[in-house]
Amino acid sequence: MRIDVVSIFPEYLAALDLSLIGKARRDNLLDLNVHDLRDYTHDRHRKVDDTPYGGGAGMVMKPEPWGEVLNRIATESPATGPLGEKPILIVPAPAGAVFDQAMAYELAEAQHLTFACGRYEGIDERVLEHAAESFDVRPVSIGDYVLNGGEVAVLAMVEAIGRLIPGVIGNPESLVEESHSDGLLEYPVYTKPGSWQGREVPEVLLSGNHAKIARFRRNKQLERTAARRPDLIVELDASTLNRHDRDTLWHNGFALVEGRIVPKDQIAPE
Ligand code: JA5
Repeated sequence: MRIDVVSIFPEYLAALDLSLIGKARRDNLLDLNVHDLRDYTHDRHRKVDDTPYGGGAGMVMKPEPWGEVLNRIATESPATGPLGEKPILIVPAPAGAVFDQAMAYELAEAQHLTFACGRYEGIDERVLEHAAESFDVRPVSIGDYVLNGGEVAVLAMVEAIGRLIPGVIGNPESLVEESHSDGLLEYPVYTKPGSWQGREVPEVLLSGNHAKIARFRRNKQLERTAARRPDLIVELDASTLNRHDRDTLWHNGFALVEGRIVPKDQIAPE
């Protein structure tokens, strides 16, 4: 996969030299190119921002350097195929569609991804309109909070997408286990020593009884998800739950009503 990132802080992306993603680059599984937007200015001050039309606080990113860098990346894109399909341009923005694991899987299938990191109050809107002539433009949010720019969001997305590229993770069974998680949070994990600071590893995990261990872990997943992410519990497909699952959910505040899982306190009397 080829990835291009455009930023006025290219050093932010240095973390992508490390760990799994750095190894994927060295192994030629990932061709990652970071561009400094200021290299596409033509004035002595390498100016990338200006005051907003209509007034208001802060500065807006000027369109001209963005037009030049995106035209160049689009021209070089390996993804402009014979069927006219466009390469993808991801623009981190709080107003975007929310990035999740399903989107990571979808984007991991692409030949070429470009990320445009905004700063200040954002990028002149005409850049996105112009870019849509050569890219499939996707404004994407990584969650409902404010950042000062797109760089940190790009680090999160490149890690989530990059680890799904075939060959990047040494043992692909770790990916299988995640996708098996069935919409529940992960169970807690433990390692040596068996006793630490007066705290013991749950005895069942030392028992060698694999059926009991599986049930213990499944219960922990259900309990944690019920407590921390009740929104995920009500989205579960009830037909995938066995008698033990339903009993655990009952003891954690949820009931099965006409094939739907609902919080007990939302069941109307009669
Ligand atoms: C801010 C100029 O999903 C959280 C996000 C916050 C934020 C993003 S994504 N991009 C920007 C930005 O500010 O470009």
